[in-house]
Amino acid sequence: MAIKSITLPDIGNYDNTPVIEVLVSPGDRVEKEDSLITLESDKATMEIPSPYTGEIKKVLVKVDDTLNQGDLIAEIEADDEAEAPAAEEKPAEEPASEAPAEQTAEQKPAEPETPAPAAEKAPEPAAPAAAPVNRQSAGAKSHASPSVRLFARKLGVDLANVTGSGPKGRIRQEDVEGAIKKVMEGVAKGGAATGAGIPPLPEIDFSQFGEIEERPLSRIKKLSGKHLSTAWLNIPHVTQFDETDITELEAFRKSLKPRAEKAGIKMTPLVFVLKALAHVLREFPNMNASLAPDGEHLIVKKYINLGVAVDTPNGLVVPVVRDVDQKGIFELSEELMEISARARDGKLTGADLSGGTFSVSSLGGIGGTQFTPIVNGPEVGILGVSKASMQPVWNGSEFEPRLMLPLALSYDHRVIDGAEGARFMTTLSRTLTDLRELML
Ligand code: CAO
Repeated sequence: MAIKSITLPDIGNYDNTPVIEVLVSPGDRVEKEDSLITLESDKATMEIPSPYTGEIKKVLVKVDDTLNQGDLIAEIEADDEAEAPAAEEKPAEEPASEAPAEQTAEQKPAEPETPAPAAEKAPEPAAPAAAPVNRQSAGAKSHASPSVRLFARKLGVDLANVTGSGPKGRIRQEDVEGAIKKVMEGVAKGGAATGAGIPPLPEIDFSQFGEIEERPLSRIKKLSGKHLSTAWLNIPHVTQFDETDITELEAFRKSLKPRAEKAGIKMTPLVFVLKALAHVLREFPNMNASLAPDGEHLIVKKYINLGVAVDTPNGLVVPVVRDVDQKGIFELSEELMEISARARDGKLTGADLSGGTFSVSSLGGIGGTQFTPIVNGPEVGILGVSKASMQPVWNGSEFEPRLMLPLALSYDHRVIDGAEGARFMTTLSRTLTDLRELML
């Protein structure tokens, strides 16, 4: 048995390459080809294997040291006097990536003393060969050993979505396993499979900063939270804003108020919005549709059932007002009152909550100028209504006080183009400004 020095072999065109991981300690037994340290240049991650089987006696490098060919890494008491393998026997590299800068030990003269490292090239998007490789790509930023990359690849895990727990965020096998476990747990709980792999928010012990209290979320909040996350993660949202002149609408509403009060009905601007929406949805059937799960076609619904977001003490629920296009303002007002009262009393049934084709979320009774509602998937669109206010509006010769209603339309951009969204909004706005449009 003899003490042998292990030095850095020829690793290609790299100088002063930083050590990002030391994988052995004095006293460790290693087999020939076991990794000793990991280097990371700006182009590749490399594990440097032991050329001998034996016991590590001294480790002569530490994390953040920078190494060049020939630098001492460790001393090992080798089991036998066998020659170290020649450089040609270096372990296989990751599939070649294209950039010329990715020169490897193969292109260098063989080093007789030590084996060449497993140069692991970070997977990269196709880039023009002559251009500098984009090191900011997600793949290139993931630090992991070849064996962990292989493990992840076998299981179809994109390392860009895995948070590493090793030094400098290096991804270990346990991290990949943990990421898979999280996905499986999420799917098992009925979570959004598509959102899987998104790096989790950090878990923080807030009590270290001051007093805290844990409050359980209501059942409704837990359910709606899951549904909102699913919609948010699955649907590429666009939100368009507009301000609609409802001065005449408001005058009409006020003129109807005494009749409504006599009938015990509360008539708010929202029912006019529902009625106008139903009218405009007939003209824009794509907005009254759902994208089929295969993403290949649209399911257009011939009925118009509007979900209305209702704020309840236990959280947000969205009961459905059916066949809005076939109902008058009084009937709609009565139904909205009745269904929102039942929502607040926790008396909605499954049927009340299903069958919607488009949703409306109104914060007009509370305040605020605009907000971006989340599409109630698998519906395609949702209208957010904020509080109307008097604004000076230029009529061509002077400013006039007009009651302006802020509207926000969020939609699934896979189904609705911006131009269609803008046309929808403009038509809705025109209808609300002049309710005679409803008769056309
Ligand atoms: N602009 C100005 N005033 C408005 C208005 C608007 N856009 N919308 C309603 N108002 C007025 C109403 O006229 C009413 O005033 P009066 O009592 O003087 O007539 C007052 O505000 C309260 O209205 P309301 O909120 O009780 O009734 P509504 O029909 O507008 O809304 C409902 C019903 C169930 C949608 C509502 O009560 C509610 O729960 N809103 C919250 C929905 C929510 O949380 N959405 C956010 C979801 S996150 O995307």
